[in-house]
Amino acid sequence: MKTTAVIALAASAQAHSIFQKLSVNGADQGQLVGLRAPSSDYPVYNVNDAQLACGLPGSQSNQVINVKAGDRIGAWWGHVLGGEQYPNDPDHPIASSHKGPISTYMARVDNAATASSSGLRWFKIHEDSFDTSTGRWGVDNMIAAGGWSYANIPTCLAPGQYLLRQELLALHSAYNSMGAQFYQSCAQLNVSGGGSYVPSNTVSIPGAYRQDDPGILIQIWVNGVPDNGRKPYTAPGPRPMTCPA
Ligand SMILES: *[C@@H]1O[C@H](CO)[C@@H](O)[C@H](O)[C@H]1NC(C)=O
Ligand SMILES: [Cu+2]
Repeated sequence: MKTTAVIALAASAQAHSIFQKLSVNGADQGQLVGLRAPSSDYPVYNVNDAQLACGLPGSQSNQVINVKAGDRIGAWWGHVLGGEQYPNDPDHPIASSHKGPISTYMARVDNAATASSSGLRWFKIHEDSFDTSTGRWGVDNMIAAGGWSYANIPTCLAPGQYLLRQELLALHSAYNSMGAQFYQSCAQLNVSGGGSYVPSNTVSIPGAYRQDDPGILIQIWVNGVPDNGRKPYTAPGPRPMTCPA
């Protein structure tokens, strides 16, 4: 019994994920193309860690992906680089225990291929957080979509180069301080079309979150179910931007 418990714990501790591929209006851009992605599937736990911006150390593409304002961007998550760790890996794209919101941010840069990921001014463009009526989290929707989670480039956004950051926040152990798990990579985008809108309501990453934010230090297990007791949940950080009317 004891051995089984230890093995189960070790397995669940490894059941993480990596955002490793991009699609534009459904067109797959290729593994790690236009991305800065961790090579390890481990999360960031400390909200003040510089790696909260674009994830743990890994690869950085020299390509920038051309997109248009309004395009539907897909982020693909896999248990390890390449997807499954072994055939029929039940923890691909991520262990289903990893309930939580998925948030997508962007930040304007001069050169998306080379810009530092520190010191940027980020704005949120989308969140797939929690549905109190169904008890489903953004992570549940991502798993149901075969690892894909989507966000649209705002139609009004000024053209230029941007980093797009998608963050998966796993809350299954978030009842302990430093128990919440942050997974993220950044995509390197060149946005054309659109309008002239330059978001002014921006945040720093790290900097936007506190370790004890109610969306980060939280017990989502109620009566043995990870559904926050069906109470409303607010993902950390700002609300997504909206285009001016
Ligand atoms: C960005 O897109 C614009 C408009 O299509 C294009 O003129 C420019 O060359 C692109 N820049 C890069 C770095 O791809
Ligand atoms: Cu994990």
